[in-house]
Amino acid sequence: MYAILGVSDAALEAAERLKKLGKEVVFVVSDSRQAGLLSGVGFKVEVWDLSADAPPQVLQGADALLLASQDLPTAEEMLRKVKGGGRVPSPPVLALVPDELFGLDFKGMGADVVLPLSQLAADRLLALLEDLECARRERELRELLLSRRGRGRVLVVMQINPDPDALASAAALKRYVRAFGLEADIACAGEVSGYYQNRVMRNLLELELLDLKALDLERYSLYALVDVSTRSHSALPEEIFPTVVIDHHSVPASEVQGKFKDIRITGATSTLMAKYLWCGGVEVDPPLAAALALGIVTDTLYFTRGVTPLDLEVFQQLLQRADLDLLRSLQSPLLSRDAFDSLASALKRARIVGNCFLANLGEVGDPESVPQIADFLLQREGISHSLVYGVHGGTVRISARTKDRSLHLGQILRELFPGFAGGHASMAAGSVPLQHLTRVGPGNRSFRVALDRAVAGRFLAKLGLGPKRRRQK
Ligand SMILES: [Mn+2]
Repeated sequence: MYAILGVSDAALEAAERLKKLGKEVVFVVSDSRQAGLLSGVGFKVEVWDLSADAPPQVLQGADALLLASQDLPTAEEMLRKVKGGGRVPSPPVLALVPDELFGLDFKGMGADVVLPLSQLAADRLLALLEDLECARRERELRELLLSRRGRGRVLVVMQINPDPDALASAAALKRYVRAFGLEADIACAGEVSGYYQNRVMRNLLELELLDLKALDLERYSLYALVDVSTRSHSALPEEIFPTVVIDHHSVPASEVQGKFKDIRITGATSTLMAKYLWCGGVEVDPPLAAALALGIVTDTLYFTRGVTPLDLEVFQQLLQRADLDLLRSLQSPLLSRDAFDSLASALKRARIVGNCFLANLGEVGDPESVPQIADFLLQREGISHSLVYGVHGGTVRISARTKDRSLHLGQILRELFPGFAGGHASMAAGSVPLQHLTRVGPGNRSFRVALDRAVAGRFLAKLGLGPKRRRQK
């Protein structure tokens, strides 16, 4: 039970909400007329005759007290008597004070927490200002889309190897675009691989993903980059000017081209996209809410990387609408039978160079096993990096992981396999056509060695773990 000493607008609002939440609230006031008004609107009230010494018995049983009296002498008197000079144990007191009273030492008088009304208002103001900023950007994007209605389709382009944040964001943007009467397609340059979640999300959100490299780009009137902000990271051809760019990666603004740019520092693009949908009044159904929530969870590595208050606020709201069974199942990926076979052979053949665990999986039936095994190998004690690769359908799937904070694997793989790889600092992936790596065919006896040299060899050299050059005599 909470007891509220005195009355104020904020205290009344808080009491209403507490009642709705099923929490017991008792007002304790010194003015019998006020008491009558409060009980008239359904609140429990006790009248405290301040000329009597002891506070009402009901206060002893309270979990916490809110000192809300706007009358200074009354507030002081109540606080002094409740605290009783520290002689008796009393419930903790939160003093909600108007600013002109803040000069007074409520802490010194025994309040456990002192909250000036101005501070309460400022916290809310900051959140509202951010909301208004989101609303302004949303209106700008909506106007841009409406002005292009009837002129052709929108192409939503993701990073080369899209992750759950990219997929959820692209699905959200497609939904948003459609709400305003335009049709959109989603494309990426690499194949979507790497995550069991990705496959489930594709099915769930009915995402048809097109191959950017095989598309007739002339068909589109507007190009939107989402969860990626540059042509090089998305493999969008140089001659195409992106119209819309929505991303959270910290690429210098000068490197980002686009008519409408929204590059903000948040943990995930899913956070920004959820805001666009809400501000635009576009419905977020339970699967999409689950997908966006997963985007935030995975991109922030369970809220441990780059998470902002906006991510948390949006995540909380998404949880209220999300299909939670789905979200749970997306967070505990299943390993396919192929993945288990690959894992068994990986463990047998894996080698350790320095603190790097390497595994060439050879031909893999399930390309998603590559990142899963890379995650698994990184768990070994004493290991700082893992690199796993395997061939699937003429493409070499590569996944790298590191615990070393001084490395940026996304950049490293991008440099080693330009146009075919990318990712975050601690996890990165690539899908490289076999012929870019070696001319030795998979049937050849020296294929394994050739592939090891082209992938592991380059990676180790980059990390400074390559074979030492023989000293010249
Ligand atoms: Mn992202």
